Amino acid sequence: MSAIQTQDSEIFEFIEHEKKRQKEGIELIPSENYTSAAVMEACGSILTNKYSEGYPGKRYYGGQENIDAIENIAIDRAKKLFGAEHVNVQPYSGSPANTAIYFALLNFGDTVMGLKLDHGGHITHGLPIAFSGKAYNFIQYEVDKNTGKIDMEVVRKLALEHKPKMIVAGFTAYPRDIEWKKFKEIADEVGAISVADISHTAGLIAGGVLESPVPFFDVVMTTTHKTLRGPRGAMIMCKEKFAKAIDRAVFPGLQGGPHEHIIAGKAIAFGEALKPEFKAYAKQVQTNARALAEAMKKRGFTLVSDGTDTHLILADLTNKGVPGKQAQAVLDSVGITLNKNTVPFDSRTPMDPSGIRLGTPAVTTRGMKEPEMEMIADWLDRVISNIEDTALHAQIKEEVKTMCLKFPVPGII
Ligand code: DSN
Repeated sequence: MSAIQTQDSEIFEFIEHEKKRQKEGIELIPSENYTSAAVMEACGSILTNKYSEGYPGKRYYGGQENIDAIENIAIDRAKKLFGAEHVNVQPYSGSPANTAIYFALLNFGDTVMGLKLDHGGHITHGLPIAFSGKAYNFIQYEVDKNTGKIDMEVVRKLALEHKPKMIVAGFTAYPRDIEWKKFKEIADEVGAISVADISHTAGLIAGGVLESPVPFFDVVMTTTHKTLRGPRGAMIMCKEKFAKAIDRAVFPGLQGGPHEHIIAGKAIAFGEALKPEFKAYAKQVQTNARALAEAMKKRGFTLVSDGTDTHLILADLTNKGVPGKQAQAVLDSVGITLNKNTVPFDSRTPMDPSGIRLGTPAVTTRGMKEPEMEMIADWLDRVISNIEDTALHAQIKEEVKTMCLKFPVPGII
């Protein structure tokens, strides 16, 4: 960072503060993680200087011999990691990737099914005020009020009633594994294209902890920076018969020059995920999430669906008498970062919801295990049960920092 320090002390200072925040605090936002130093080096490399519209072997500008080689490595490693027939590694992030899938395979106004936002879906899964909800006729399915889980019979009935052209399965705030095979059966029954958004669980799928939809779904999208632990970005995997349409929709349909420095970071992250250590990491992410969920339940937290199968926990704080927004702010002040979140059938608003969403990808990357999950649950409980006690918060902040400094963050010296 010496060049930034010399040239731009203003930005340097904020990066240093952020480094300290990341080192001394507990990161529980389930969509965040720590990339390796190697991934960060690629993202900060001279590859950012290059324009490469097109695809390997078919670019519009010259000087592509190294870029083509890097992008091909990223594609090959992604294929090996997930067993995909075709991979496009160019999407800038999850929302552009999902939009590209719709643009490739639907006409505006077509009927699509997706999980409702406040039931765990994403804005690109048909939120009425988002592009997805405006451009397409999204029919939104919900979780069951009693179990907090997706009821596949309800999904089937909706599909039979609305005959969607596409069914999107996947989530950003749903703690349970998805019944991919049942989704695919329903899609086949109504003649819909099956799309899986595995952004949250891609690392757990690559690590063999959760079942993969890649072998049988038509299209599978993932971001690369969550449990997969790569740089911020996304990729689309699909059956060969959709390859041309997907590639055309990404470029030139929606994007211009791909970010090849990020694609190099993706290639490195996929290489890391192909190593045996990554399997152990993925397993521990899930073990930690289960341990944290149990430890929270023991302390009176109400969990949506009563637990987790993944890396993600959604807690309804109604019985604790503390809204999610306040919990997020006070926990932030003690060095514990998570996010406020709506819970299914929430009576409050998205900006001031009833719940919090948390997860274990980042803490597991630091090497934390079950004993630390118990400590984290204890801090969550003590802060939330004593939300006005600033003296206690100051004490917990020190305890959090002491524990965190025992677990170095990869990539941060
Ligand atoms: N913002 C991401 C998440 O936190 O899940 C999804 O886009």
